[in-house]
Amino acid sequence: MKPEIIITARGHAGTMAALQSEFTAHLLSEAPERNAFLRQHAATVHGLATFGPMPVDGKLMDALPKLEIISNFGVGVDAINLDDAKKRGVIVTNTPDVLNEAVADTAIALVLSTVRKFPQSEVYLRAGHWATRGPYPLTIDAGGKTLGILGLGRIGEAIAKRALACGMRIRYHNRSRKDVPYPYDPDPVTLAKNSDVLMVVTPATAETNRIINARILDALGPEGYLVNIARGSVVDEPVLLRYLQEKKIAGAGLDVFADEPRVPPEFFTLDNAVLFPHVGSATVETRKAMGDLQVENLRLHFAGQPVKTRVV
Ligand code: 8YV
Repeated sequence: MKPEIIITARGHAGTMAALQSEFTAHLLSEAPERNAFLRQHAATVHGLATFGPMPVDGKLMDALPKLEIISNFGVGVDAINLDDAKKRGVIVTNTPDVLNEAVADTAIALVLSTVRKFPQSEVYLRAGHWATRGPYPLTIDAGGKTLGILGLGRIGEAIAKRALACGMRIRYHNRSRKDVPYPYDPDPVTLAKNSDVLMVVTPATAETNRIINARILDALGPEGYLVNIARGSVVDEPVLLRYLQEKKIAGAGLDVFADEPRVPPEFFTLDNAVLFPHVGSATVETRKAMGDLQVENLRLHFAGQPVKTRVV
């Protein structure tokens, strides 16, 4: 008998296929009636595979009293209520490390795109302006500037490596100082003050909710750039929009938004923002590795072995 799981929402195709062949899998997002669906599977479902932002909270866990494990596709587990899982003795796993390089590539692409305005210069060319108006206006160098990393974990370190290769200087702030060769700032405001580009890589938690606020953006100042590859919730989005509109910061590079996939249309008219549709880890190789790890955690658990990447 294959273990029975619920998949919260349709995710990465290869991973869906693996989940559906290894387990008896039921798809929650396509159930015609959620409560009836949960009641129908309550007695037999022991695992949950989750993709994307659908909330996994105490109410859902209570509806599945046999639940033992929630296996997330992604390193960020902010959609899962970890306290509720802990209280119920439910294991939560994620997919760290396998996505570090892809996400760091996206982060450095956003730094260079934002500071050098590469996407805007391409729009200029495609609009035919090069021939009629002349060369695209000069931008500034990334090299020689300071990249402040808020949240220097494994992804942050992969970003630092790339930024160093571009001739940038690195500083960082974490809750605690790390054994790294970069200067440490004691709080996010000081980091913003000391940075030309502030890179947000911090996990989304109650403490980091809207941590990027007017105080931080004031500290970054009119010459400073913000890059966010973490989660939209760590930024006060309406404040950021206003600061970009009023040129109170120089620009922003954003891979994540507060209410994805909806992005406030006011962002589309900004010429000082580079916007990516949450493509941080979105490569064939990385998504496969994430899916393999998500499936492996479930497989290990149901084989009575410790999972590979446990969060709680
Ligand atoms: C994915 C991510 O976009 O790992 C994360 O936390 O944000 C991304 O890698 C997401 O997990 C897709 O569901």
